[in-house]
Amino acid sequence: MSDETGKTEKGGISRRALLGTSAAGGAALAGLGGARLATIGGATGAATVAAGTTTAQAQEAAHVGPGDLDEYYGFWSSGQTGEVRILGVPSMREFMRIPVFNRCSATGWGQTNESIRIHQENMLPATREYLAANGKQIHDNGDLHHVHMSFTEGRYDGRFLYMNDKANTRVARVRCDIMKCDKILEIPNAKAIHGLRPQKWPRTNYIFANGEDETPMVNDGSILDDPEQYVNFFTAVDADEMQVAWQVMVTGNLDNTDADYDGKYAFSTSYNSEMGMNMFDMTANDMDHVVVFNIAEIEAGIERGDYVELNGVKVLDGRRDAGSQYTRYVPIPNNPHGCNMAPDRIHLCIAGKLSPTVSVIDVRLLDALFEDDSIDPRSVVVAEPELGLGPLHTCFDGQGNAFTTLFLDSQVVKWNIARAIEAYNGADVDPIIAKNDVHYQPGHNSTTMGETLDADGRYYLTMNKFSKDRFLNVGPLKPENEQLFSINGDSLELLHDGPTFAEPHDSILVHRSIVNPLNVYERDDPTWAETRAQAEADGVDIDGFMDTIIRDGNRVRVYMSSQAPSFSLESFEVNQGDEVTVIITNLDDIDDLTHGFCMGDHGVAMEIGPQATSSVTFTAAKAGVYWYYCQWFCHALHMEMRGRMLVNPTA
Ligand code: RUQ
Ligand code: CUA
Ligand code: CA
Repeated sequence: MSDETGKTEKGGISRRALLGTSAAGGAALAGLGGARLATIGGATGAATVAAGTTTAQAQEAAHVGPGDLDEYYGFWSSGQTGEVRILGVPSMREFMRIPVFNRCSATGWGQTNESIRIHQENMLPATREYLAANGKQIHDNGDLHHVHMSFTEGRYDGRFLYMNDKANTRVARVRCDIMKCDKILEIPNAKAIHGLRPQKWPRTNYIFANGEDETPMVNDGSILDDPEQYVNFFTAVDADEMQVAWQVMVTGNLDNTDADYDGKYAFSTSYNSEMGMNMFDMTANDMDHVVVFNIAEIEAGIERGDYVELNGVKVLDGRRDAGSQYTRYVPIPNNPHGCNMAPDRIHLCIAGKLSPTVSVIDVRLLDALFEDDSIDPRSVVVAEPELGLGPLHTCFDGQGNAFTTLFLDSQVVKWNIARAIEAYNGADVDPIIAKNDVHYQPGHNSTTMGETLDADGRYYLTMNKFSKDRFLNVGPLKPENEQLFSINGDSLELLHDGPTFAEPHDSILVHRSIVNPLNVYERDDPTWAETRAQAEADGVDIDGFMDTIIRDGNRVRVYMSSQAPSFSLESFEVNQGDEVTVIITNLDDIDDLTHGFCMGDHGVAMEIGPQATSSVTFTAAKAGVYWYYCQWFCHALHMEMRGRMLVNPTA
């Protein structure tokens, strides 16, 4: 663990000891009386709460004092805000926002040349044309529902985060060493990437991404009301290259997805098996389905050329009636939504949404389904407990229990998978362990390390879509509400209840030992490789002090460096109409010394992290003197960290 504060390992407890031993830990602490447990991030991090603890005891155990560090990183999606957020758990303090699909005024994301390159690198030509027609270079909105970390053998490996954009059909990646987005990939053919998951085993070679919206196969504007011609696609993205690896055409639409712990299968829920084009038609059938994708068969199909090429992508036919070995369709009631693989490596839980049930699939039974066509696909369902109204998502404690959100009931239900299977087989047992009210209408939920083999059953988070009257009224638009619970004992003990801005869909809770970002950039970071190439062509060394101005026709490149509290150039001159690129290297190389560059009255601002290079381009359209200034507070003389651009009027 690289934790410069030294707080992390004070108790000398290894990651192994922290993970997977909460039952034993709970028993030990119960023996100590269960009270006055150590604070997390302080002495031990082993703030295990014994069964029978009161809410007050659970809250005290989970308290993270001022200056203490959380035990878990939480990575939050933000829905229509288009960013990723980093929170600490259990404190629920928000640390950082990582702009991905949105424009960010603070960091210049979506405006710096470096970030525009990332946006444009894998943009489809038609999108480029569309944007140009609208006077834009990039999309500046996104709808980021799902964020997940890369895996190695079923465990988080701390390399990357991956996320979807439903609004503009994209998949993006965040580097965990710098916590910045480094790739954005627009997916051809499919529309509205919704469910997204990394492959868990043997490692994240693929990102699985679901197209939610069906469109005509040839989408040229000539077809509206002919559902027969509508198709949908399941996409596998090469997670290292961030390029589409292949697509499978499916029947029905796709909603959420997950992958198994054996590297054999991926799964997607479909609420529109009807291929309906309106609400009535989309909810017509009692049963929709889960599509099971056979990874090895798909790879073999590609190998023998059993695909068509569509917009440069190899597309296999996995539609229900295609008779291929690529897919199987398992009937599931009724407009199912959440798709969650349990850390027992066996059970896949599909939430029924309009059905009060969660369907449990035993993934060991899937091989037979692919080998023998005569087997009833429903035979892989080994339990279907009735849990309550509006089940949306399920997460796990690693001890055989599941937590499912009930949107309509505004509850979370804790239930036992083994008992659900017994009940399905006719035994007179109730799988439901507890139901807790949450406030209100929960969607996603997550547990600490719960989507990995390291599921540790410490904390449970529920992400509620409505806060209603729970907070001071801030006008017609209300925040959402999130509630964190301790789940060590039989009951859920509420630890935190607080608002969040639009609209965290999903989150993952990752033990801090797995995440080790840098404090200062490395100078050879690929983010500014193209900027470096331009500087080299201009004979400028961007690793050192710079005060060079290059004129190239009406293009002007202004190279400067920053060192608290000044820019190397206190002024520069350009001509009205020049296209000006300002390139800045921040020579400060100590923690937390970020500078900014904001050009007054030009709509231009960016962040330059310690040892980073950033650049921004704009047109100097207005004659006059304009002050530029550092927009990230960096020094006692931060206000004085400024300079002037003179724009000479055109004669
Ligand atoms: S989905 S609230 Cu966009 Cu993850 Cu279920
Ligand atoms: Cu440099 Cu503020
Ligand atoms: Ca349906």
